[in-house]
Amino acid sequence: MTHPRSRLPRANSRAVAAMALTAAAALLAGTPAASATPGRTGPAAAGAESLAAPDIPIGNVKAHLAQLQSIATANGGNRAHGRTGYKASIDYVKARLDAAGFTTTLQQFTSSGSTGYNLVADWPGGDPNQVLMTGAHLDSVSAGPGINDNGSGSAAVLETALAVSRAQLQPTKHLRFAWWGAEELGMVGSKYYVNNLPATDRAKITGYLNLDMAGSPNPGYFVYDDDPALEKVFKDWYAGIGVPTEPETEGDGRSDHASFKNVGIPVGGLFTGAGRTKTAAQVTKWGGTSGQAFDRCYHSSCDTTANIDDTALDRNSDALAHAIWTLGTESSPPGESYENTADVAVPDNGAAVTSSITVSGRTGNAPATLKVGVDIKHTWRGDLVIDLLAPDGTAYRLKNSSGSDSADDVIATYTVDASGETANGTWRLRVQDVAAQDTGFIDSWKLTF
Ligand code: DTR
Ligand code: ZN
Ligand code: ZN
Ligand code: CA
Repeated sequence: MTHPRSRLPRANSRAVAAMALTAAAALLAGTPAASATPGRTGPAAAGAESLAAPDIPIGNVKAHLAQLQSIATANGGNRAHGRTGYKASIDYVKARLDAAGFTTTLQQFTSSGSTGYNLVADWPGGDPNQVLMTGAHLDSVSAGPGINDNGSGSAAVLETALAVSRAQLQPTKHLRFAWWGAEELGMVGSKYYVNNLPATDRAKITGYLNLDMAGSPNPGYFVYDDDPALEKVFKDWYAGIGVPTEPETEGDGRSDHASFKNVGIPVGGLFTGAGRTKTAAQVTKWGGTSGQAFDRCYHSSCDTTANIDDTALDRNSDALAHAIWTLGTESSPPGESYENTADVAVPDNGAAVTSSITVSGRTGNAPATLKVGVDIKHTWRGDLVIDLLAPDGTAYRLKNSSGSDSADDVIATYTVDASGETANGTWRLRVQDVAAQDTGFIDSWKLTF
């Protein structure tokens, strides 16, 4: 369950279609219907499929760092908010993304009397209702060029985005990348982005991955432990190369992921340590120097291209690509069904009754073709008004009453455009009998995603 059943080396739509078929066939062949136990609801078991990520060339990541260093050197030694070196950094990243086919947006804000910029880059395609976001702050402090903090995260995210373009990846989720301004002033840019995102767009972000300080010279390997599923995808990658990790604890919420976490978006990320000291136990795990800071040049003028551990930056770049490929190309198991087979009496010419199905473990929104299978036994179906209620209470009319609809029973499958609803939560079938004499009951009902 936890590992993809098969991996394919290249992204292409035929491979994705073939995998979807495989999963559908497995579903048909393998799993007993969840309705075996009356009254129980639950999904048929199936594993998510996803594609294997490419290796991210560390040479390319370091070439971006060299460019950021040159920008700092040419602009008074830093790339800080409100300084010319910051805008030059934005221009550099934006030009690379534009040339690679991304749709880029520059978002301006004001902080401490200066104009700040966020750069957002969308990779065309994927499900617009399921957005996987990845970001890094691009600003430095004014004391230095900010190559580890956070040229490293910025360059790793940039090179991973460029790898998406090289692969011409066709992800299932929509991929969005961001470079934040004014993180060093208190996560100003990412807060501005999140606060200005309409609630409906926020709801579409299934996860946010953050890289801040990805190549500390005396590195630790820290994985954000905020969301179990996002944590796991990074931990699995590190387990695969036999490098132990620790949960990130050097100031929870001290980077841009906090802006997303604060509004309920699942977050994950990687970190190699800042000013805190590496312990002897950590040196046993990872090598390096005990009793010394992970980054002795944290927030100072010596945070230059010399202040990078290449191995750490290489690993974190590859781990990030793994996470984006895994999360971005996984498909929710197709045709997964949830059923409630408990009988519910529908009182004659009386109050509405409901039957519930609780959906969990899915990501993002329900499909535009949500299938609602209804099995109601009744002696005059024209009496019945039937609605599907989404987890937030939104009602979708499935059937109206009718004085002339004289047949028995409602045994039908309705298709509902539920793409505006989160998949997870408690869905209800609401049934009301609005005319006297004939009666019946909900025998079972089913949702198929
Ligand atoms: N906010 C970072 C440094 C930092 C300190 N603790 C953490 C934990 C996780 C990510 C980053 C950090 C800075 O830019 O200074
Ligand atoms: Zn910093
Ligand atoms: Zn930082
Ligand atoms: Ca009736």
